[in-house]
Amino acid sequence: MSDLILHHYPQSPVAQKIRFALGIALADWHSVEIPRLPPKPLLMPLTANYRRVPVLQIGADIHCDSQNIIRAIASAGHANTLFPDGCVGQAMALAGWAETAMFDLAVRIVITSAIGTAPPEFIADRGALYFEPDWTEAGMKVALPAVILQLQAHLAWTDDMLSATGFAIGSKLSYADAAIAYIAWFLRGRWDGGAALLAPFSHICALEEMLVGRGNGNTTEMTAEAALAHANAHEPATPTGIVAGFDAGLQLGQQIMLRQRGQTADPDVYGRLRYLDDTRISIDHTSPETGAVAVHFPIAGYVVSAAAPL
Ligand SMILES: N[C@@H](CCC(=O)N[C@@H](CS)C(=O)NCC(=O)O)C(=O)O
Repeated sequence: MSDLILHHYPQSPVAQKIRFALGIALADWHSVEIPRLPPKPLLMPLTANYRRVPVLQIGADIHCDSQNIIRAIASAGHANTLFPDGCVGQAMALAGWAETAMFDLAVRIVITSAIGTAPPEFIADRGALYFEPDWTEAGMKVALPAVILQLQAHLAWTDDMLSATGFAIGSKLSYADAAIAYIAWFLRGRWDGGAALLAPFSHICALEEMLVGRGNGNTTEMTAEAALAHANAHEPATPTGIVAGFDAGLQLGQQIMLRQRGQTADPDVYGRLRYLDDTRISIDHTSPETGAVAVHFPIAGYVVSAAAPL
């Protein structure tokens, strides 16, 4: 069987970024569909309490956050298609910029516009993840036109970037293209003003259309129970050690806490430090459902601190 197991749900835009990437890589992968709202009892034993989507499982190695997931997919034999000509640094920098500059604004637009139509518990859950702690529905609505103006500015830069070759980097498809196209996919699919806002940006629209047409690779459905059993039947296969230039005084085996940057309602993640390099941090975690797993996070976008043993 393919080694790649993606935990996700169809509506998730960040998961769509990874699905586009799996399409670019023409990869074989297993699809586990999980709920859009907590509780997520068949996901969180794998992730040491990380609740977001997507999550990539390879045996008993669990990769959280798209930043980390894409590198794991590349390492699983897809580096040449995702990062042609060794463009990993450029692609990751562009993807990071697209997430903070554009995706955050797109989420505000989509969620604010869904107030009154989406279930109130969905709005409350996502507001607590993405908005300021004192956000109000009325305040979000007043701010909406200015948010759309800001996104339009970033879309204009992005469209100009694509205008020379149709691709974000050089003249080849890469992960950077997935990291742009998913924002258009999200705006168009989930906001009734999306198509009109995107229409003047023909290069973005063409890229989105190309990636939608290319598909998501070769998918086989898997149950969440089978994925947990698969983790239980494996041992983590990734290395241990500290190989970061600056290590923040952290020690292998020490209890640490990982938290999303900013004030969000995400549950904190605890575990014993297994691995640290300049861009990735990994913890050891066990649960009755999974046995021993290694859970991997990116460093950029997360606050790492020493924690008292649980
Ligand atoms: N930085 C994360 C962001 C992931 C994210 O915000 N995912 C959304 C779905 S698109 C999410 O998990 N929402 C809450 C949920 O599904 O419970 C990544 O790149 O993977």
